[in-house]
Amino acid sequence: MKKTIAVLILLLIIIPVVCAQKVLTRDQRMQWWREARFGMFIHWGVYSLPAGTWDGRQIGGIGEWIMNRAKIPVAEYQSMAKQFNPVNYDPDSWVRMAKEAGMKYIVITSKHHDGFALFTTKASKWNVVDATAYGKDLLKPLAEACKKYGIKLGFYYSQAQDWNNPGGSAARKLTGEGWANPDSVIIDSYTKEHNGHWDPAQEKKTFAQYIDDVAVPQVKELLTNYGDIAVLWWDTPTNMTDDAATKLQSLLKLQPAIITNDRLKRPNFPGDHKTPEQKIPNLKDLDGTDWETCMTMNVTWGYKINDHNYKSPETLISNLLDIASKGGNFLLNVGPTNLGEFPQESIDILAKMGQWMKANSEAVYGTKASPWGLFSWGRCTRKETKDGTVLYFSVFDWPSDGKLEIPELKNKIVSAVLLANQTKLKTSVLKGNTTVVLPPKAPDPIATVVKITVKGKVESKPASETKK
Ligand code: FHN
Repeated sequence: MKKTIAVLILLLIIIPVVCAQKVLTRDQRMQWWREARFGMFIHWGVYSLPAGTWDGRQIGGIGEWIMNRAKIPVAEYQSMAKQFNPVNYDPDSWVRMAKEAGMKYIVITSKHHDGFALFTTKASKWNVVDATAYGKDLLKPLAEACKKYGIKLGFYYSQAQDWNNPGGSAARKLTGEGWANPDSVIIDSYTKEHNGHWDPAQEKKTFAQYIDDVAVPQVKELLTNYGDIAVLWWDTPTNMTDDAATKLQSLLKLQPAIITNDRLKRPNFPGDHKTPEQKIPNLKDLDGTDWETCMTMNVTWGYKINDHNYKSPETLISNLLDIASKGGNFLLNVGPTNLGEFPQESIDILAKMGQWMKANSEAVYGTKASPWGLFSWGRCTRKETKDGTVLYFSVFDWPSDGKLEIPELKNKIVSAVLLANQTKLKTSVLKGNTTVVLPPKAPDPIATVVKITVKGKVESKPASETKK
């Protein structure tokens, strides 16, 4: 009896402690994400097979939307998917490329709007194992590789739009946005009457049934079968209901540390961070909420064979620095091919970004926004330490007279160096204006980081946009 009471008392002590450990505050959950600053988005699915061309025609718009833009019937699209066979898929090398580029997390499309699941699922036969020549789960080995290399893994999941699983919603796109289809008048009037759908097979169930039969069980599978999932990246709340969003949100308890974005259903489900797409917000648009800019390297998200319109590594590095200087994260997309390979242009860009990050990542990871907004010649990030503040000035436009003026800086300077090689720099203060003497030529043609350590906290000035 005494023993039983002792065990009960012990349990009463242990259970609350164990439970308390599981409830993380938002700041605790967001900590790694705020430190990471840089992640890889991957848009991959069977749309990488047509890669922008259907029936010999180039289809307008982004690659992953081909089914909707070209109004491909469900049976035809699913039949095409049988040939999907990414024999060169090597998740180990994908994760290594992300890591070497300086990225700390990966978010992959577990299911995009075409409803195709890249994972084993009991909820629908429309998945890589049951519907393709490849026949193997694509997310399992990726999860293993992420674990091996210490990269956080997140899943993108199209919770509302699903053009193949009956009952899923479909954002209405006019036929002309895909190609000059002679039947566009008939098709467009059909999609108008059918809430964006173009094939009767898409409406064999209600949206509520789709949520219960597909979305809820699949999200449960994703949050149960792949170890720690760092992010659930919802996308496009087209026709979402509060009821459906509540069901999906409640599944997040399966991963107590998970972070979610703001796209589950607006405005009642704000998630943990905002998601500006293809743009970097202006300072005046920021309200203190965490945010992450997602962006393509070229134009499309999902692979399109003819899209070679890539941004330069220089632009992407300056985007990363611009974003970090405003306190945000950068989620940069890669769209692998149907064989499971990253396009060569993306590989080259990642390698270039990695080279820069290798020498300068300290100016990015774990930093906070600039205390002063933007400079005409570059961007600033900062870290607060117990003794003072470290400021990182990334200089894009090297001053022709070799003098970097920082009138805003009023703190006593402890040291000033070039981050990449620790070369000491002279500084002077005249009438309260700080000048840093730089080498005549920019050591790094993309962005050279000047690291200045100062005493105390830096006084913030109201955020200002580029002064030029
Ligand atoms: O429709 C999608 C698009 O295909 C892509 O996935 C982007 C990425 O943020 N999200 C949607 C558009 O906002």
